[in-house]
Amino acid sequence: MREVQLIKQFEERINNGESIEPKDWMPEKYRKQLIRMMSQHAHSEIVGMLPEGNWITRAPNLRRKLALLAKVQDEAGHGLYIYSATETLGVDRSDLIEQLLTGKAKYSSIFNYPTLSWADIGVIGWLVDGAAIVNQTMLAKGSFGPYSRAMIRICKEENFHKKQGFEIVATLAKGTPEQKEMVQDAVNRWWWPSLMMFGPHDSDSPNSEDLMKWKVKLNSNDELRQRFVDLTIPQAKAVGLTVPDPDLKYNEETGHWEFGEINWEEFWNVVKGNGLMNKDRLRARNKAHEEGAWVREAARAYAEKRETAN
Ligand code: FAQ
Repeated sequence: MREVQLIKQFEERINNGESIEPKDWMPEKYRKQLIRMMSQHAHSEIVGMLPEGNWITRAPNLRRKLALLAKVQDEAGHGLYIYSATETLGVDRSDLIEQLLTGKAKYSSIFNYPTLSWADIGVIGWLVDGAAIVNQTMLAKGSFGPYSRAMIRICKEENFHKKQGFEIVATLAKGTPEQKEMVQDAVNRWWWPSLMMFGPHDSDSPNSEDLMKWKVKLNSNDELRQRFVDLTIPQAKAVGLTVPDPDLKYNEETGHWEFGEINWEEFWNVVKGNGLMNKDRLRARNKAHEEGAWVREAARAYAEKRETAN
C-alpha cells in the first residue's frame, strides 16, 4: 500500500478513537515524536526522585518518612513503566539512559531547582505532582496504547502524592508563624517553575502541531497551564497561602484566573542545562548508575543462568 494511503488509514483510526499499538503501522514521525516525548518523561520521573530523595532521612517523623519513601519509590516505578512503553517503539532502554547520563537528553525543567526546606517537599507534592496530574490525565486519553495505559496507573499514584503534599502544606500553613513563613517561602519559589512544567507558549511549541494532530496531546500547553492555575488558586486560598504573582486576577466573564508572564529566559536557561541544579542532578544520576553496576551484572548473570538451565 502506498504511504499516503497508510497515513490516511492511520489518521482515520486515530480520529475514530482507536488506540495505536506497537505492531501497528505508524508514520515514522509519530514513532519519533513518541520516543522523544516518552523518553524525556521517563527521565523526568527518574531524575525527579532526587530532589525529594534528599529529604527522606530528614523527614520530621516516621509517618512522613514512610509516605515520602513510598512516593519516591513510586516515581522510580513510573520511570520504569515509561521506559518499557518506549521500548515497544523499537529503542533500547540502555541507549536512552546513556543519553540521559551524558546530558544529551532533556528531562523536566522542574527538577533543576533545589529543595531548601521540608516545606518544599509538601509544595512539590501539591504543585509539581498537581501539575503532572493535569498533564497526565490528558495523556491517559492519548492515541498510543502503551503510553496512555501507563498514564492511567501513574495518575492514580500521583493522586496520593498530591494528597500527601497538600496535607504537609496545610499542616504547616496552620502551624507556628515560622512554619507558615517556611511554607509560603516554598510556594514563592516553586510557583513559577511549576507553571513552566507545561512547556513554552503554544505559539513557541514546535512539537504541538504533530502531537495534537495525532492525539498524543489532546490539549495544548497553554490550555493545561490555565487548567492548573484555575484548580490550584482556590486550594492556595483554602490554606491561607498566596502565589507570587501581582498580576493574578479572577475574570468573572471567562471564569478563569488570569496570571502574569512567565520568565521564559529562565525557562530556556534551565532547559539548556544551566539551571541551579542541572549539573548536580546529572552527577547524582551518574553516581547512582555506577554504584548500581553490580546489580545489573548480577541480573544479567541470573538471566543467562536461567536460559542455559532451560
Ligand atoms: N522542561 O514543542 P514543545 C512529573 C522542551 S513528570 C524541559 O512544547 P512538547 C512526575 C521540549 O522537550 C514531569 N524541557 O514540546 C513527578 C521541546 O524540546 P525538544 C514530566 C521542556 O513535547 C513529580 C521544547 O522544549 N512530564 O513531574 C519543557 O510538545 C514529582 C519545545 O517544547 C512529562 O514529561 C520542560 N518543562 O511539550 C516525578 C509529560 N517543556 O524535545 C517526581 C510528558 C518543553 O523538541 C516527583 N510530556 N520542553 O528538543 C509532555 O506532556 C510534553 O512533552 C511537554 C512539552 C508538555 C513537557
